Amino acid sequence: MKKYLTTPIYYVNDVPHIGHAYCTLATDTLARYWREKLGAENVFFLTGTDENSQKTVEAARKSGKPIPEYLEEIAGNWRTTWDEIGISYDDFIRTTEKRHHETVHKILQKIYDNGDIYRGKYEGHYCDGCETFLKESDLNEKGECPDHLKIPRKISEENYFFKLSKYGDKLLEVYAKNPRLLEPEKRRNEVLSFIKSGLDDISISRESAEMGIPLPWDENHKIYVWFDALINYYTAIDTDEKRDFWNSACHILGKDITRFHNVIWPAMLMSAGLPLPQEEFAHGFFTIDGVKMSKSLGNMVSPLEISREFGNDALRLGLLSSFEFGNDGDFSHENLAKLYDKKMASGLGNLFNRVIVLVNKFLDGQKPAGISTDEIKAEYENFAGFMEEKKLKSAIDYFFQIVDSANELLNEKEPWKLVKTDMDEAKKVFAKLLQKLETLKLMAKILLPETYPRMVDMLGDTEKVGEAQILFARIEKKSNP
Ligand code: ME8
Repeated sequence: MKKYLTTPIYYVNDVPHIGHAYCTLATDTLARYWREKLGAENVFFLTGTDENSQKTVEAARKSGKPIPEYLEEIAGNWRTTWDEIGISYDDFIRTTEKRHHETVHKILQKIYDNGDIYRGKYEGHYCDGCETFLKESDLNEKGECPDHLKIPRKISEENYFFKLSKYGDKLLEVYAKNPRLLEPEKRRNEVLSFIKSGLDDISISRESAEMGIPLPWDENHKIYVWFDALINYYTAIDTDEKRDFWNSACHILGKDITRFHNVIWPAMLMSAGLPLPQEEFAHGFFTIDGVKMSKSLGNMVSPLEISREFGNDALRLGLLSSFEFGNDGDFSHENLAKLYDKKMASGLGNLFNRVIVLVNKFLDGQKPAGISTDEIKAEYENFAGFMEEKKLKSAIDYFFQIVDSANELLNEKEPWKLVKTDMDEAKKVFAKLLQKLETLKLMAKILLPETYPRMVDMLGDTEKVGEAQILFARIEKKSNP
């Protein structure tokens, strides 16, 4: 079995904010889980940047740099941000790469040869923010795009069209057969009712565009940015060694882009005679302290700011445990500080520290008999159940429940006193505690990859524990070193 996980490829007119980091960290956490289960060689995790957009041209212009120089710099910035926050991507794709142009041409030619592309005239409202045509019924009462709050441009152009209308019934059939093609159910229902309301053919080229991949059969037209961007998922595995990853493709995306991923993309693949992804999951959006994030409000938060204050694991756990993956929710700095202080430093950090100090002090570091690998496996299986369902918050909550139960056991049994009265009983308690620590260590490999190596060191080898360490420094010290 294989697993091919993808994030959306992000627009390069923007710097990474925590909305992007949320999706990328969630996908990374899933990739880490699947690597444990299937072996690293059977997992392929892709992220990257979406560059063939009019937004790129405008952003480059604003920066005063030539487009290629601007792109190098911004794509590099996305990449280093992901490196800095510990994203374990296997490949980073840029849609201005040659490999992508080649695959786009191959797929487009197949769609063309299948008779699904024709020339026609288009008149409509184009939103530059969404990079899409909007229907009258999509606009708000002021005639604006509801997401970007701007009146879309009126465009009238001769261009090429994709026969999306032909695929409505076929799409309904594939969703009936494989509901995992879009989860959660709420998102699937939205997409199904959009399909049932009737699909229009879509314009897939621009004669006036400055940026983009030319059509294989008409060099004067550039391919519509979404039509090229979606193909990135296929480009990255379009080699003889990697093509068999395609059958296990799992796209993770935000709920804002399901019409592209769950209507247009499967129709394109059907037209090109390619299998559909195995699954897609659309996560929700979050507000910051109850307020929608937006450039104009100036409340965009950089993942780097949080990571530099609290560390990468707190960033990951804070984002993924604020609300269940798939729902909308809120993220607050105050809750993150509490999570770090109470659950990570006082809960997990203290637990590891106390147990290892005590075992070193009273048992000379020797691990007592009675650590049950069966019980460790059973608890890990419960955790794995949440991960398979992509219930990332539940997986994290389960992890902290084990931390709490271990702390309760330690406080209730007081093994530092028991060692003086009943050494056998004290050893049983330490065995149980070390067993819980081992269980937490296995889960931490996925949930707290930055802290994990120190947990490994503290747990030592089969015979003896290692030295005690501080897993999480106090926030006061971090903010004012
Ligand atoms: O749409 N909460 O790229 P994009 C949660 N290039 N997630 C958020 C968020 C928020 N407040 N804000 C953004 C594009 N996101 C296209 C994709 S794929 C072939 C092309 C996340 O840079 C969320 O995952 O606008 C959303 O889908 C993505 O960023 C959009 O990133």
